[in-house]
This record gives sequence, C-alpha cells and structure tokens, in this order.
Amino acid sequence: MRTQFSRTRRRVAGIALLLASALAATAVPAAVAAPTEPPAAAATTATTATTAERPAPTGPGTDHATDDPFTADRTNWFRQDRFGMFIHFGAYSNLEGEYKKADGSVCRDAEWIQRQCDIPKAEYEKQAATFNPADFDAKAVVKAAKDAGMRYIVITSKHHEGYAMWPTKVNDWNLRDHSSFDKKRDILAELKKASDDAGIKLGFYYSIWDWHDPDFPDPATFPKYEKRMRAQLKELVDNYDPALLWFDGEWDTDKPNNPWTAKDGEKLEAYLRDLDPDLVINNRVGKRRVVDGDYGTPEQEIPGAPVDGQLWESCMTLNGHWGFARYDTNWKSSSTLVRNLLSTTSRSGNYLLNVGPDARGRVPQPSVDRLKQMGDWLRTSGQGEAVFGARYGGLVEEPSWGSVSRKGDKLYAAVTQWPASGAALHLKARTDFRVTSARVLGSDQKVTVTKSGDGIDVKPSGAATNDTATVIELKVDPGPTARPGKGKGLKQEIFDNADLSGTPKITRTDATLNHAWKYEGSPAASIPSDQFGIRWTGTLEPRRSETYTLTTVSDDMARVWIDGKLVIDSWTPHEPKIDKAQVALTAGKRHSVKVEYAEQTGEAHMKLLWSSPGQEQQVVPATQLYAR
Ligand code: FHN
Repeated sequence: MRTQFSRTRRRVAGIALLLASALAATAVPAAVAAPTEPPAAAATTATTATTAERPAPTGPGTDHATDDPFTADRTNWFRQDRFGMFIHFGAYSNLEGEYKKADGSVCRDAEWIQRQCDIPKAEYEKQAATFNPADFDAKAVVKAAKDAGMRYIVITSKHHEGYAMWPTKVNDWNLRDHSSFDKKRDILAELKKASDDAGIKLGFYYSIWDWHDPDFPDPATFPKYEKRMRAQLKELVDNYDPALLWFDGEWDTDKPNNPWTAKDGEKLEAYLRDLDPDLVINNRVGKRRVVDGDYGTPEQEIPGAPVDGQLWESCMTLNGHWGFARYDTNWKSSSTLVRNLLSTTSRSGNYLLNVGPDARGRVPQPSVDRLKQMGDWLRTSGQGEAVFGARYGGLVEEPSWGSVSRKGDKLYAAVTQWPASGAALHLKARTDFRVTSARVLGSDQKVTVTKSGDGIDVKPSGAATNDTATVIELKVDPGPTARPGKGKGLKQEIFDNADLSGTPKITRTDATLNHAWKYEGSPAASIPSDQFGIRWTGTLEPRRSETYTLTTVSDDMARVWIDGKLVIDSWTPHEPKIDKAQVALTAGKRHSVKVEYAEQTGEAHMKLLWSSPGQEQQVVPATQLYAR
C-alpha cells in the first residue's frame, strides 16, 4: 500500500524531472505549476466528490514530454516484462454473458450486456445487488499469472457500466455499497497485496465512457463527471499505488453520448503525471493516437512490425469474450498463445492476455490450464529468454518460418515450421553482423550457420524439440558500435511566428527534439501556444554505420534535412502524424542536420526519433547531437 511519504517523494522527483528537462534545454524552466500539498481527503457524499483539483502544469512554457518512453527508467519494467494478464471483472460478470428479456428471449453479451441487451437501468442495478464474488481469490489469480510467466496484471477497476470494483467514496455504485459481497473485503487491495508479494506489477483499467453517471452524456454537465472521475483516479493512485493506468472508452460514440475530447485527454494525462510521475499510461487516455500516453494499444491483433513513435501492447482474449460468458468455449490453444507472445516480443511489443472471472469470482479452469501451459513452455530449456527482456530482432528481416527476437548479443529464432532434414532456415540480413555460435535450446544437436546470398543459412541437424516453437539461440557480433558521443543537443531558434521569419525570439541549445506542448503549452513562457516556429541546426553523430530510419512525430508541420538533403517534408498543416526517412549514416561522422517546425493552431508536438538494425527505436539522444 502506498504511504504518503512515498508519493511525496515521487512528486518531488517528478518536479525535479520536469525542471531538469527544462534546464537541459537551457530554457527558462517550463511554467510548471508547483503542485500544492494535496488537500486533505475531502469528506464526500455518496453521490458527489469534492476533492479539490490540483493545478496540473499548463499554459505557455509547458512541455508535457518529460522523458522518452523508449528509454526512461519509468517505463523500463514495461519494456522488459513483455507479458501481462488482463482481467475483465465487473457487475456484468454476475450475468455470466446471458440476460433473459421480458419477452422470454435470451440476449447474449459479456461486459457490454447492459447496453447491447437494452437492460433497463433499474433492472441492471437490481441484478448487480445480487453480485457476490465470494470465491474471488487474489492469491490464486496471481498464481495463475505467475504460472503463465506473466509479469504484470491489469484489472478493470471500472468498465463502461460505471460500477467501481473498489470501495470508492465518490458514489455508491460499487462493489462495496451495491452488491451482496462481504463489505469488509476489498478485492483491489487483496490483488495489490498478492501482486506485491509475488513481485508482479499491478495496473488498473478505467473506462472514461460511463453508462451510469447521469452527468456523463451532456457536455454541459460533463465537467461534474470529470471531477468525480479524477477523484476516483486519485483514490486508485493514493490507495493502491498502481504501476499503470489502462484507459478505455475514449472514442466518439452514442448510447450514451461520449463527450471526451483530445483536449480532455491532455488535461487528464497532465493531472495524472502530476499525481504520480512514475505512472505508465496507455494511449486511450486521449484519443488512442501516437501522441497520447506512453504506448499504443492494438486490440485482438498484432502489428506486423515495431510501431513507429510509440511503445505498444497487444491485448487479446483467451476465447471470444473479455468478460465471462458461460457459453463461450472457443479457447485459443496454448501453442497459438505462445506464438502470439513470441510475435509481439519480436516486434518490441507487449502481450496483455485476458481472463474473465465468473459471477463467483473464479477464473475459468480452461483459462488457468492454458496459462500454465504457456508458462511451462517459457520455463522449458530457457525458452523464456526469447521473450523476457527481449525485443525486435533488428539485425535480420522477420522470416516466414517463425520470429526472431534479440536480447543483448543473442538472437532467438523461434521456429514454428521446422525445416526438412538437411534443409536450412534462411535469414535475410539488414546489416553486417557475424554469428559466433548457435545452439538449439533443449537439444545438443549441431547447428551450422553459413553466409548465404542476402543473409545467413541456419541448418539444424536434428528434430524440433516441441510443436509450439523450437528456439535456436544465435550468439552474434553485431559489428562496431561507437562509444556514446559528447553532444549536448542542437542549436534551437524559436520564432514567435509560424513562418520562422525575422529574428528568433530565443536562441538556445535543445538537448533532444522531444516535445509535447499539446494545446496550451509552448517552448517557453514568452512564446504563445499558437503561431510559433522552431529551427534546429547542428550535427548528428550516429554510433553505427548503417541505414537509419529517422522518424518525426509532428503537429502541425515539420521537415528534416540531413547533409543538406531534404529527407522529410511534412510542411502542410496536419494532426499528430508520423513521417519517416531512410538515411545511410556513418558511425562517428558528424552529419549536418536541420529541422524546421511550425505550430499554427491547436495541438503542438515535435519529436525526432531514430532506429537502425543495430539501434532500437529511441528519441535521438543529446549525446549524439551537437549545436555545430
Ligand atoms: O469496449 C471495450 C471492451 O469491452 C474491452 O474492454 C476492450 C479491451 O481492450 N476495450 C474496449 C473495446 O475496444
């Protein structure tokens, strides 16, 4: 359980981080509202929250990009752990996926059942009053996650139905005040303790879209809902110290109308970052875009490659439903699930796999069985090395016969289509590298590796070790990587117009092009949040000699020159957008770089990232940027 001290420490650290990033730009420190001490827990009535709003950073000079999620300590656990358990559990679970309508017909859905089956509010509240998940066993849930090899858990604290799964003081639509459950119990506290005891991170899913709160649908009353939502989120952060918040229900929709906007997301994210600078937050806090939160959230699918500009996590069901549905026995095989995990890892993504406890709070046995089988595969012969702490292979193209992840100086080729006797597995190289040794995990068979055409041939001499995936470990020499540079950042000229005309108002060194001014912010307190421009100039020093992918995340306009050549031209106003260029760079060489950016109106974002076969995606670090 969080102590007041630990949160204060976090917040102090957070301010230091904000100021450090501001000072690093040798700028006037961003106008960060010095958070006041949190108001004493306000006494609240059952239906409204009076917790005072804390002034989150905003206004000219505010920059919400306080670190790079690709390299920050704050996100390190998320980038290493790779595999998590999603839990969909709410009042909907009490119906177990079926509702008998007045006309005798049976309507089926899971966590959407109230809306999809048109259950009247009073009727839904009546059934929720009988909800009694007495058999919910946090230790058993955490054991199932550990047995699977899962490193973090995300549970629905409040789904679209608006029903809180913790004893919130904000209203009485919750598991404590509106159920038949033991009023002395708190399942989120039980799960927090069991997760802490097991060394597993705990996060909360929280739906912005709320079908129950009367103030939600009408934009005129929506601020009242927002106040209650923030009060609930503060309860979750203060009382359970989550590592992660998984927002959902951010999209434009009706029944009920959803007034949520990208600007609302900016304000909520700023509020949460101020509340706890360590939080990892997904992109559905805003509008599920590359500039929202710390990571993208593809659902029921796996992107075909690393995602540009953002970390990512694919969430999936074990059968066909998120919430429990007693009739849904369409369980994925453990082999499919392991292969999904290997695919996400090999593209630098995470896999969040869902379980849906039943009305009594029990995780279905077929779920538990498959999770155990996944863990058994991961624990066999060190095969988990291909997942935990691993990432995009980078040095080779993804093969058709499986996937390739990288961990340090090893590539892990997870083979799902074992070659015929005497045949080889071909890997197309993306850069020069050498294989210094090769072995099949769980077998002492000989493996030969030879250069072949556009890459290498890997020839095992024996049989696959299992039907799911046999892992071949290739120890590699990735070729020379220069020591980190001594750069401090690029020269930055800031104009108070979007034409970059006239004399720059501010000239300074900018450590990294990693900025999220969003709607209200700007590069300095003296620069308005609209109609400003920036030119960065200097040199960029790569650490490897290979083809780099330069990626910009920009809103409104951006363009990039390398060695005098225009390589990214995105000079027409746009919403948050990714642009990329392939550029051959030479290790240790100072390549001239110029970046121009313009903000006309609305949101303002500018990031410059790079990646290469031997360099994982990151914001181009200051050490590799020089003002001349
Ligand atoms: O509507 C929800 C759905 O019920 C479920 O929670 C998934 C899980 O990510 N998210 C939304 C659909 O995108």
